[in-house]
Amino acid sequence: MGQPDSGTGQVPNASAERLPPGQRERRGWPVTHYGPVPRFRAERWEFRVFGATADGDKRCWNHEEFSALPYHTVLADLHCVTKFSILGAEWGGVSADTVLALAPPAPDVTHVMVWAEYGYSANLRIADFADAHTLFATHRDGELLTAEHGFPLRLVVPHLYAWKGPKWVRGVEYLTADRRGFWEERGYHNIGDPWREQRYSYQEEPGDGPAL
Ligand SMILES: Nc1nc2c(c(=O)[nH]1)N[C@H]1C(S)=C(S)[C@@H](COP(=O)(O)O)O[C@H]1N2
Ligand SMILES: [Mo]
Repeated sequence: MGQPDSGTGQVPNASAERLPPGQRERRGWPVTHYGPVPRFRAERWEFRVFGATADGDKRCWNHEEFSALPYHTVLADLHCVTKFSILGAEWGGVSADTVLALAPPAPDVTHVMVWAEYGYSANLRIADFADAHTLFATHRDGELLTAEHGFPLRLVVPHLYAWKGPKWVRGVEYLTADRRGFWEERGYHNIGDPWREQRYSYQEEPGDGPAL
């Protein structure tokens, strides 16, 4: 593996065990997404939780309200399915746990669909969404996200490939049956665990996802 020379006395392969199979470390922070970068307008922005909520009601936060929710940080690597990984970012924002507590799902919720601007979406098993490290990030390394990186809000799911973390998130839909998101409908794996190299839908095993 081409380990960049840091000159800090680091063990050459220190990050090798942090890299999922088939990934290479990439320095810096490239911008990776499909389609244009949406323009943020605070007065039109809202974050919605809908679908199978416990009481059947939707929840809605405007930007000011969402920004006032408790702030958490999570250390996480970003693994792009195109085989590069960016290691060691500190993400700050609102924990998915906080959203689940404020807008509880019905008991039969099995999955969520996370929705972003322009209809981008990613489906997650409820356990992946409820993972303690799953975060709606507003910041990275203490700085507000830039527009290209998802300002004002992006999801970070550290244990899955990064396409499972929509930038420009606008809401969460609670599902009582799994449904494929944007890339999951277009040839990418329904679960997307980088440690198991679940890159493509043809690798899916029975039970990994709804029929294609
Ligand atoms: N809305 C939206 N979010 C997205 C994507 C996208 O196409 N649209 N691409 C995903 C992919 S494939 C990756 S690798 C990460 C890249 O995040 P970055 O540009 O901040 O590095 O964003 C993810 N979130
Ligand atoms: Mo990606």
